[in-house]
Amino acid sequence: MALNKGLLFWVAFLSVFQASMADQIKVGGTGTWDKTTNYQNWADSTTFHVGDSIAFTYNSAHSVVETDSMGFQSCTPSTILLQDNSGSTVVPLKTEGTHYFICNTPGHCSSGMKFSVTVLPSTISPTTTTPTSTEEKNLAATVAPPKSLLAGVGIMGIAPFILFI
Ligand SMILES: [Cu+2]
Repeated sequence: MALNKGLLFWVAFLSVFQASMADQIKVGGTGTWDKTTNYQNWADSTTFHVGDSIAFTYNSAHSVVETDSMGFQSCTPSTILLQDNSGSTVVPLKTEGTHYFICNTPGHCSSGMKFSVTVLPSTISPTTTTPTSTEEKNLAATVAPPKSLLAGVGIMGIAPFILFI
């Protein structure tokens, strides 16, 4: 029993941990990749982080291509960073910045099966940078005492003159 409880705890802990780290985001909100959705509207209202992935579900009329800015704008992907036509594609977002996706079936990209996403830094990074700022604060605290010591010495130095006057 104790073992089971421990295992349950870890499963719960890991699932919460994973959920906060990486999301699998369904394209267009539903996961369906076709010609009926305005994907750019969806992408503009969705937040993407490094570690997230985008899931596409589609029939054999479509494909998923990740291309560059030029391929995206012209709907002619001379640069193909990723290509799949399996019907179920999960694209991991590994780097920050803009990523471009189109359907490579002739005419589909120009009729709206295209979107670009802005991928933000991983959600984990803010917590990893926190210790650095505390370290800086600690450093400032250790630097401060000598200053007040100097001030003290300064007053002590002046004191004999005051006595003279
Ligand atoms: Cu298509």
